[in-house]
Amino acid sequence: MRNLFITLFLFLPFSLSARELSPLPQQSRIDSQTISLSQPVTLVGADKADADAVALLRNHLTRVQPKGGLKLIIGERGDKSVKAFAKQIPAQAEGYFLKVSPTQIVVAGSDERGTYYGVQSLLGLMQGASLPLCEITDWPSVACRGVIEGFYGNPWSHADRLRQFDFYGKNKLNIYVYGPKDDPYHRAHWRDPYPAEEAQRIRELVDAAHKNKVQFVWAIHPGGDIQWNLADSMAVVKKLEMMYDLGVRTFAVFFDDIWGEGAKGDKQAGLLNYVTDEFVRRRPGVQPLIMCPTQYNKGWSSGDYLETLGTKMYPEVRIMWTGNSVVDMIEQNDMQWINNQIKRKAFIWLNYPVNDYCQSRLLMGKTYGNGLDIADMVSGFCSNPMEYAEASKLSVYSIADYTWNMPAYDAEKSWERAAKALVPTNPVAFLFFCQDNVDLGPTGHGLRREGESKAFLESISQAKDSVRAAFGYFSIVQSFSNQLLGDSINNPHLIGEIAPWVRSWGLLAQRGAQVFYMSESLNEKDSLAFVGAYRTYAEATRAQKAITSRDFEGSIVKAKPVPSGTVIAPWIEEHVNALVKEYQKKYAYGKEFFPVQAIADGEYFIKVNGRYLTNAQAQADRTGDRPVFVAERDVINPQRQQWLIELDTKTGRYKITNKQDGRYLNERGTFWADRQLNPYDAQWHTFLLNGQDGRFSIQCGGRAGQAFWNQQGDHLGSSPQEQQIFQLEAVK
Ligand code: LOG
Repeated sequence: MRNLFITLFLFLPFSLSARELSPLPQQSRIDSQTISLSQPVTLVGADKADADAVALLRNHLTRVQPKGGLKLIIGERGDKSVKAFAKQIPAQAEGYFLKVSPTQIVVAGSDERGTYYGVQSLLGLMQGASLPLCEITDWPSVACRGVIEGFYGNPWSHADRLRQFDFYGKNKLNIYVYGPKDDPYHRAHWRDPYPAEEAQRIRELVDAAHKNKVQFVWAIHPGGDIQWNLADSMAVVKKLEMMYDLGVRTFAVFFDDIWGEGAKGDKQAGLLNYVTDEFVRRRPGVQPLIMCPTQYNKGWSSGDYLETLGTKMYPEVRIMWTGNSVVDMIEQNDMQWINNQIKRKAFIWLNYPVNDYCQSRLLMGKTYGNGLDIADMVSGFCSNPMEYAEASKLSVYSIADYTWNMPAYDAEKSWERAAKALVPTNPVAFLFFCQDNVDLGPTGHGLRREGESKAFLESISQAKDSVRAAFGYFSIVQSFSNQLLGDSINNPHLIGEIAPWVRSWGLLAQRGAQVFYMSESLNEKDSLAFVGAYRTYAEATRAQKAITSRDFEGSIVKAKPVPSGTVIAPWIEEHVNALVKEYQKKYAYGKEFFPVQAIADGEYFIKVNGRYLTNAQAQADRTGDRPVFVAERDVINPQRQQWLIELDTKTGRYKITNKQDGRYLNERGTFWADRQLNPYDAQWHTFLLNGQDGRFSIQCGGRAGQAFWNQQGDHLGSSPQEQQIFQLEAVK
C-alpha cells in the first residue's frame, strides 16, 4: 500500500501555482507581491476600448469610481489612453500588453480582441480581490483557434454551447464551427430554414459567441443530394442569407463523408466560388469561406481532386484537413504535403477528442502528438470534440494552450492544469478518473492513446504481491468514484455528464477488489468465501453492464460506458477467469454460479450439412483465403479439416485455428495468408458460440461487426443477419 501512495504522489505532482495562466503567455513575469482590487479603481480609456473587454472587467470590479482610485488604463493600439505604451504592445494580431504595478494597471491590446484577452489574463491572475504585480506581453501562435462541433450523435444542447463560449473566451479560443452531423438543418435538410424557435436560439448563440470574442461559423452540408445547377447554388446562398440575418458572419460548406455526384472537386470549387461572388464579397463583415473537402485526409486522397481545389477555388477559401488519416495527429511533413497540394495553408480539423466512433470510451487523456512547429503552416486549428461538451473541455483546454503558445506547449502539464481548472476542489480524484479513461481500444481508425492507467501499472509492477497492490488501487478508485458522484461543489454539468462512467468505474473497482478476495480464499481453501466473492463480482458486472449514458428520449446515441477498457478491465477479467478455472479444478461447490463454457477446449471438425470445413484455398486475394466445404473426410491430410477451438480468457470468446497450418480465422471468417499483415488480435479474432450439444452458430465477437458465419456456395462467408448452424464434432 505504501508503494502505491508513493506512486500516486509521483504521478500527480501538483506543481501548479495558483498564479499560473493558461494558455501559457508568450512572455511573462509574475511576482509574488500583490495588490488588492477591493480598493477604489478608476478606469481610463473605457469609453473607447473594446466594449466586451470593458464589460467583462466591470463585472469583476466592485468599486469603480470616476476619479482618484487605482488607475486602470485600458485600450487598443491607436487609442489615446494607451499611447504611452505603444512600444510595449506586441505587433501580432490579438496580442496585448498587461502590466500591474502598485499604483497603476495597464491593459493595452494590439486590437480589440487583444484588449479582451488582456482582461481575461488579468482576471485569470486574480484570486479573490488580490492581483499579483506582473508584466505580460502576449500573442497567439495560431490565428484561428477553436472547436468544430462536427461529430455524429447527439448535438450539444443550447446550454452546453453557451457554457462552451464562456470557456473559449477565458481560454482565448476565437472560433467555433457549428456543424453537428445530426442537426437536420445542417445536413439532411440543408435547404430548409430553421423553425422560428431554433432560429431564435441560433441568434442567441451567435450573440453569446461574439460577446466572448468567438467567431461563430455556421456550416452547411449540402453534398448528399446537391444538384450541380443554378437552382441549388442559389439554395445554398439563400440558406446562408438566412443565417446571416441571424447574425452569423462566417460560413463553411462541408463535403465530408459523401459519395457520388456531390463529391466532384471541380463542381465543389465552382460552388464555393459562386457563393464567394454572390454572397461573401457582397455582404459587409463576412469572412472568407471555410470548406471541408471530400478527400479531407491523405489516406482518402486520390486523382487530382485536391489539386483541382487548390487551383480552381479562390485562394481565400480555407480548406479543412484531418491529417494523414481520418483520425490523426498533425506533423510538419504532413502540413508541407497538403499545403503544397491545395496551394494555401490547410485549416486543421483535428479528430480528437471526438468519440463518435468509439462511443463507449471517454477520451480524457492528455492531448499530445501534434507537432510544436506547425503554427505558421496552418490557417486555423480546430478540435472536433465528444458529444460530451463538459468532458471535452479537458482536451479543449489543452488545444487552447497548444494553439496559443505552440513552442511552449507541454501536454502533460497542460492536462494537469486542465483538471485543476475543471474540478478545482478535487482535481486529484478527477485526474485519477481521467488517467483511467485514456485509450480508445481498437477501432477502424487505428488511433491509440498511451498512458492509460499508468498509476495502476506502476503500482502492480513494483509490488511483490500484485493482486494486493491492485486491491489498494481499487479501494482508492472506489473512494474517488464516490467523491466525484457526491460532488456538489464543482461544475454539476461536468459531474452529471461523466456520472455513468464514474459509476461504472466504481463498479469496476468493486469487481477488481474481488480478485483479491477470490485469490485469498483460494489460498485459504475456503470455497464458501471464494464463491461469495465471485458472486459479488458477477453482480457488479451485471450492474456495470446495465449502465447507459445519454439515456433520454430522442437520444441518437445511447452508449454503454467502458471505463479503463484497455488496462484494468482486461486485467480483472483475465484474473477472474484464471482463478475460476483453478477453483473449478479443485472444487465442485458453487458450480451453478460459474458460467458454463459453451464448448470444451479441443479439436473439432466444423461441419455444415455433412460437409467438412477445410483449409484448402478457394481463392487467394488481398483479403485472404477462404476455407471451403468439402464432402469427403480428408484421409491423406486429416489435419486440414481439424480446428483447434479454445476459450480466450481475456475476451470470454473462442479462438479458432487450423490444425495443419496454425492460421487462425479472422473477423470475416477468412484466413490471411500473411500473418504479418494481420497479426492476431483477441479483440477481432475471437468468436461467440451460440448453441449447445454440438450445434452452434458462430458469430464474430469483438469490433468485427457481429456478423454470423455461413456457407456461401463452396466456401465460408459471413452475414450480419443469417445465423447458420454448424456441427462442431470433437476429433477423437
Ligand atoms: C467526420 C466527422 C466525424 C469524424 C470521427 C470529418 C471531416 N468528418 O469519418 O464528422 O466526427 O470522422 O468519426 C468523420 O472528420 N468521418
